[in-house]
Amino acid sequence: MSPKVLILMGSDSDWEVMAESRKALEEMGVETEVHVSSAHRTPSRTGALAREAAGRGIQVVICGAGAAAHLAGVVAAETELPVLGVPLASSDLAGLDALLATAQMPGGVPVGTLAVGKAGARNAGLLAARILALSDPALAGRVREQRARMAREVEAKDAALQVRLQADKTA
Ligand code: RP5
Repeated sequence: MSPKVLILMGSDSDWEVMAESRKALEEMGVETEVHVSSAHRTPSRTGALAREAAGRGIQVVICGAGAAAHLAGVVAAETELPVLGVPLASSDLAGLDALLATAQMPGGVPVGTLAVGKAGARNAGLLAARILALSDPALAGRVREQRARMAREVEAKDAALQVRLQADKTA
C-alpha cells in the first residue's frame, strides 16, 4: 500500500518532535512517507515534493518547521492537498515565531495550524487520520477506538485519584 500522508520537516533537528506525527499515524494503521526539505534551504526540492505528492497517492501533507517557518505555506501554495502545519520551538522565540509564520497565511492559501511542539505534531497525525477516515470506514473505526481508549485512560486516572484521596482521608 502506498503512503497516504507525507510528513515534511525543515531540518533533521525537527525529527524528535515530528516523529510524534508518524507515531500517531502508525497507531491508526496509516502509512507515511517522511522527508527533510526546507522552504528556504532547498526551495526547488520542496516545491517538487509538494507538486508531485497528489500524483503519488498522497492525500494529506504534514509540515513541521521552526523559526521563520514557511514550509507549510510554501507547500500549500504548490498543492491542492490539505496541508497541516506544526510550528516548532527551535529558535530563541520558543515557537511563537513559527506559530505566527505557519498560522498567519494570506486568504486563499489555507494551512491548518496545530499547536507548537509535540502535542501539535501528535494532533497533526490524528487530524490527518480523521481526514482520511472520511473515505475509509475501517480507519474511521480505529479513530473511534482511539477516542474511546483516551476516555478510558482519563477515567482510570480519576479512579486512581479517588483511591489516593480516600486513603489520605483515612490516614
Ligand atoms: C527551520 O530552522 C527548521 O525547521 C528548524 O526548526 C530550524 C533550525 O534548523 P537547523 O539549523 O537545526 O537545521 O528551518
